[in-house]
Amino acid sequence: MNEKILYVRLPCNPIFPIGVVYLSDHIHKVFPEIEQKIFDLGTIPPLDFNTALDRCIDEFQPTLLVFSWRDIQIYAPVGGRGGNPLQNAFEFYYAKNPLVKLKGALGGLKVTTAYYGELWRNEGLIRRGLTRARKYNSQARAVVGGGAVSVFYEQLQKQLPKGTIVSVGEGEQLLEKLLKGQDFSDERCYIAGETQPRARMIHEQPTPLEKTACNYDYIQTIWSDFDYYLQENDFYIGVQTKRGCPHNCCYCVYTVVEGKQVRINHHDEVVEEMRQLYDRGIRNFWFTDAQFSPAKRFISDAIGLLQKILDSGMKDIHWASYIRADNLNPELCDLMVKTGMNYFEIGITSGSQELVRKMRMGYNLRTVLQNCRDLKAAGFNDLVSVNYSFNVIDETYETIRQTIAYHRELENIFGADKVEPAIFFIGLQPHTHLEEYALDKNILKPGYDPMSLMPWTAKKLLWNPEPLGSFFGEVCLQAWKQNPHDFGREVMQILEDKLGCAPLESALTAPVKKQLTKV
Ligand code: B12
Ligand code: SF4
Repeated sequence: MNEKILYVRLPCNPIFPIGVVYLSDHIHKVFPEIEQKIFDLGTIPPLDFNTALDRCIDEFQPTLLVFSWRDIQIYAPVGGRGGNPLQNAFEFYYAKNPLVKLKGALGGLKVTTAYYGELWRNEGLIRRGLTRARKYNSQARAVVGGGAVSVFYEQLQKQLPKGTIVSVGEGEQLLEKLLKGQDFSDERCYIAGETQPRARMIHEQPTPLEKTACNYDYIQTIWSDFDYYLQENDFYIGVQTKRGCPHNCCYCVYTVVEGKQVRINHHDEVVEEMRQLYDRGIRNFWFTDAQFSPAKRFISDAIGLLQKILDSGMKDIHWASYIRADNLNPELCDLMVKTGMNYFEIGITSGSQELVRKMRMGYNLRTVLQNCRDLKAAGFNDLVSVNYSFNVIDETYETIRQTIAYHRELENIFGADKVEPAIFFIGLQPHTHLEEYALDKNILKPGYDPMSLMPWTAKKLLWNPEPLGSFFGEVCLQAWKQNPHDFGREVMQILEDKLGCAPLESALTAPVKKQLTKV
């Protein structure tokens, strides 16, 4: 059969669909004769999803449908999907005033309806697309992958049409084997209704792949809406410079989705890819790596890449990324500033070294501060988002005071207006150490559904256990009431007013005996 591949990026906020772009680029390099098309539902208004998909399938008549599903989980301290999910949940769980509780319940209902609505809608789009494609080619197949599927692949098996191939992590090799007619059962995948996902499949290492620069001349020919992302200046277009993260942070699943082995893309290829986007007018890039500088041994690599970017003459660009700020040095800081880094996120989670150790994060908070000073000295004067997730494990009033001390020191370094505390509560994810811990401590029961948004499950998955859970609940509610537009800073201020601030030195030291806590 002459294959025709349609890549459908399922509805999503308009984040550049780098996953399907890379997949189609790879397949084109291996099978230049195969006809492909990208269809991004992120650029289509919701009321038109069904008709637009039908139209696309009628015109293209694909034999293989590659569905890419980016996100499912919605807990975030920001608005979206019918409201602010964190606020609604907290109002419902923690408000003392019955009216606020009711408001939370109604808001939560709205968010829950939107959440299940989106799940069913996406499953419906997969079913619809496959049925429609089979009108033209009875053998047409569907493969489903992407970030959301990688996290929830086990839960999705009953929801997808029988015969759908469900993929975990990067999909290049799986698609290649599928198209070559080879056995692909050794890839991280299973077939819905036919095979079962292997136990701990997500922990298997991905098959290594040498990535070359994406060929955007080609991509433009198979994606009619590509220009959508070129028109607005505020899109940060994804460019991947490496895959994998060697760390073990207790709540994080990236390290298993991408694997622990860090695989670095050749610098010339990264620069060549950026150059193609640059020539099309793109000036903002997001390095989509799990971490741009994942460990000390990759500092020289990051320096090499940034030096090449600088030498390329693309001087008016900006870039952003997740940065492990413990893995920087003055030379790297200097290059970060010179190449236009204008935003980064540090996920230290807590400003208490003791808790950072207990969460197995491998950060040295003193080093982070020193590196931040180097970054400032190098001329960095833009926004830093510091992600704090309170109450993950063994939080006490004293560790909260330490986090405040740490945050105030970051403000001293960068300026209070430049450091944005992003207050998250961890959305518990399957295959993490935190999940094991919750099962161990009987907080969750084996067989629980990590995708459930029913209030009794959601309360456990939105990680904020007692005895401090209600305290944080009340602090957050007060912050939303007092200053909803600067929620993170308000939370920090309320905590400081209530509990005070520890000496910085105590935040930076962790007594050795407490490092042995089992997570
Ligand atoms: C970088 C990143 C961001 C950046 C994106 C910047 C940008 N401009 O691109 C930022 C910080 C903005 C971001 C935000 C969010 N993110 Co994010 N993000 C990531 C991260 C680290 C990498 C994603 C990426 O681009 N990778 C590189 C590309 C090439 O990979 P990819 O798209 O996954 O595609 C590959 C594979 O998935 C696979 N594949 C993809 N589709 C298909 C289809 C088939 C059939 C097959 C076989 C394979 C396949 O092959 C592709 C190529 O190798 C992932 C975690 C991770 N390590 O994967 C989370 C991740 C995608 N994010 C996630 C979430 C939830 C969010 C938010 C919704 C968080 C929130 N609650 O606000 C927001 C969304 C904001 C919005 N506006 O909607 C989740 C999604 C899963 C879930 N839990 O529901 C992830 C997986 C993290 C996690 N474990 O929870 N994110
Ligand atoms: S460093 Fe970041 S990406 Fe790596 S395991 Fe920790 S939280 Fe996850």
